[in-house]
Amino acid sequence: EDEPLELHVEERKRQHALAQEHLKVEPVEASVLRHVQYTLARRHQPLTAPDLYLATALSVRERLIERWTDTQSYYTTKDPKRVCYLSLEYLVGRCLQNTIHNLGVENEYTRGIAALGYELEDLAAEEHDPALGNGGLGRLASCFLDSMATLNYPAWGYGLRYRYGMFEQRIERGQQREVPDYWLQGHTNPWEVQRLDISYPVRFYGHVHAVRQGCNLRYQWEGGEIVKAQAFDSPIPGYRTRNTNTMRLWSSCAWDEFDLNAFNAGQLAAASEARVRAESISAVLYPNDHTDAGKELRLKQQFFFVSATLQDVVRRLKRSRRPLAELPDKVAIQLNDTHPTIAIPELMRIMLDVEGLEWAEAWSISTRTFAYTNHTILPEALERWPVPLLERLLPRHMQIIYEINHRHLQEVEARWPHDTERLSALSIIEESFPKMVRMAVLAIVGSHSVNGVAEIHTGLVRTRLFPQLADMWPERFNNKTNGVTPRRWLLLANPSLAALLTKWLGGQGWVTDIERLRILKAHAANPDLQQEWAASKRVNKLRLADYIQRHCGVEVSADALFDVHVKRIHEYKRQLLNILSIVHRYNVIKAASPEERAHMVPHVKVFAGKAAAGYYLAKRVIHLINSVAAVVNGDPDVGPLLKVVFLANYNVSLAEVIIPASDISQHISTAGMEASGTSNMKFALNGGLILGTMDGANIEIADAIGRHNMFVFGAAAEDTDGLRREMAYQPPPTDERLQQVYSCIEAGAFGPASDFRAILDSLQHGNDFYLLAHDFPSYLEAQAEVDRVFVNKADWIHRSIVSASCMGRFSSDRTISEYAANIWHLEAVPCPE
Ligand code: T68
Repeated sequence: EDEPLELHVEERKRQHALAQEHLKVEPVEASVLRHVQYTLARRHQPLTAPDLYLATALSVRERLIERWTDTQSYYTTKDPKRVCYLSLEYLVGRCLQNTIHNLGVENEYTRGIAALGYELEDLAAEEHDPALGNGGLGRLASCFLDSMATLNYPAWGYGLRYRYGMFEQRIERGQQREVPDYWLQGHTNPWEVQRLDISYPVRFYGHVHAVRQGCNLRYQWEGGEIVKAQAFDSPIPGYRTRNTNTMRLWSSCAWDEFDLNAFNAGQLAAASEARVRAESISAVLYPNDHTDAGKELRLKQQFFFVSATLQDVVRRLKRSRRPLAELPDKVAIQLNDTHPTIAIPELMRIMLDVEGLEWAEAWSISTRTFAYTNHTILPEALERWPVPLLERLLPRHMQIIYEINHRHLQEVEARWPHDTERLSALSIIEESFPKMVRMAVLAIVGSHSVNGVAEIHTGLVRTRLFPQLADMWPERFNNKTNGVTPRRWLLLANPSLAALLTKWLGGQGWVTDIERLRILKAHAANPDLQQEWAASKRVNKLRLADYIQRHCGVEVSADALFDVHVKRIHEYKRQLLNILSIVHRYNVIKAASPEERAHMVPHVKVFAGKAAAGYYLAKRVIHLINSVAAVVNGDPDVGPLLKVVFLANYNVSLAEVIIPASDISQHISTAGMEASGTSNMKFALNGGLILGTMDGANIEIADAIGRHNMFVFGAAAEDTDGLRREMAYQPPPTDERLQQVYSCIEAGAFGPASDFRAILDSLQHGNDFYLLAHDFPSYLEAQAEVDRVFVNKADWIHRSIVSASCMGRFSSDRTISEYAANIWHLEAVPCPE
């Protein structure tokens, strides 16, 4: 990247040709063995899977790096507009197979590894799945990076290199235990390069010093402590294109490695104290989705990340000898949720205090550069930072925020004079005790674009969350419905369906254009296609059945209906509703006659997902699921009619096993609460049918595949407020079947009732905020419909084919094209072969 512009084109070509020659003459086996011998310093025999994985990764990496450096110097020469995607989270998933597929070398590597006596797939499983994110938001960021590279957009993903990622979840005595995820331990990470030449100082605390300059006051932020941000780069290869972008993650370390003075003075502990404090900044990911951690360290992480990133962006602009005024023409910065919003005052600080720009110009540059994506309307998830904390940690930024707010409120006052209610609603500062900075308001005021992640969600952002801001700047608000990458979520995760598609669609073009799947819709009734489709689903169900056997010791039949509910555990996602309905199903089976049982559809209920460590109710739900599973699975009376499993440690690689194997997946959030959901898209794309509420992207999926191809139930978003009011005024009687379920739990059918007291209380004495009791009857009805359709195999497969074939809109390629065209104003820059 730092290659001088002048590097002779001919010289680059020569290097390129040399490298090509080198790769051509060296077959995969030789290259892998070379790494075993010379990089890992191991003997060839016996070859172990971990060694061979690493050597294979290093071998693939060589091919990758060449494309990467080429792309970066091509971008430097062309100097196009770039996008920087700022995200505190990435859920990358394993890299080996993804890279091999994107580079188009799968045949070579499959054969080469086979010649060494291994299967590529088994080696791939040796890779630790990096979990630098919580859930949907982090995985979306990684899908986006894949699409940006595939579509040849000059893009950078910026983030933090946490030493400890998302905790590893173990299930012990039915309950979640969190184990630290020290993902870097015990091996080198072949997918990153430490850039020792790229690091920046980041300041915290200190004070603001005003200096008179002519008739102006200039401010200087001084003192405090300085931490070093060190860059680690990972290549992001596009699919079958030379373009290879960069994900740059920052790691924190001490600015001065060691305080020699303190050491010499005999203060051994003090000498390394600063180092420990500095390193703690990028030490752990906050394992809290949706709730603001509210911790000083979390704010430190955010600023550390943002400051290093902006220094990097400004340095690149200056290197291309451009003035800051051109920033919006050269860089688009997308804020993934409010987590990086402190970037807005930080860019202002750089322009005002370091570059000496005037406020008006700086503000214009800043707002034209930033855009913000909202991912939730849950009030408890909206970030607010205490003013006193900001004043202490980032004193200059707090001043700048006050100034932004002052000018913003003047504008409000000018448009709506004497409207105090509006003023307080629109203020960046909440007049509470202590005062709080509303980061979402700051993000909206400081950006030229605010987007939601599904149609309904964007509507709610406009009307419920920020009506006054939408009133003020209606043109700023827009929708970008999420998408998922078909590379990881179809090509890689579902090889049997991928092969079918390639065969029936006459080539692999679908991998970058899943609109092509639509052709299959017309053939959905074709018996040959149906037969192959069912066979593919069966392969995937057998793979999951095997996983379940190995990890839970539960035997399940691939003939049963696989009903999957996997995502973070949250009240609004209503795993509780599901497990209560399972208890009901259990009751029905127990009461049924042999003839009735003979007509029942056997179900395998699959759960997976992590609960935030401090989320008490979510953890009780995990306990209830496991307790019900233990009773049901051990009941000889039930046999294969019902099996319940909770798969521990849900992550990207487990999702790759589960998603292709589902017959039904559940996306049953209380309407209005799930911003979009993205696993719903992955399941449908893999031919799974959806049981869901009219929420998030489910609504758009229903539009695309036909509502009759989905199993829909529950209250509509626009009715939820009214329903809650009504129920508070006059609590409705509880459904008899649900009452019976409560009674079973009360009676200790699944262990001491005291274990589930909090759940029962929330259900029976709460106000049914999540509309669980309200939606229960229609949920059971939808499930009965699922069973009726499932017994008609041809009808089921028909629906499955139609669903998958109509999912064209939900590729992240489509989403990214929309961001590029409408928000970033970015053009593709394909790197020549
Ligand atoms: C998810 N949000 C939305 N948040 O819940 C989901 N939050 O509907 C949507 O599909 C997805 O974003 C992508 O748009 C999250 O995953 C978090 O993980 C999170 C993390 C930290 C703080 C707050």
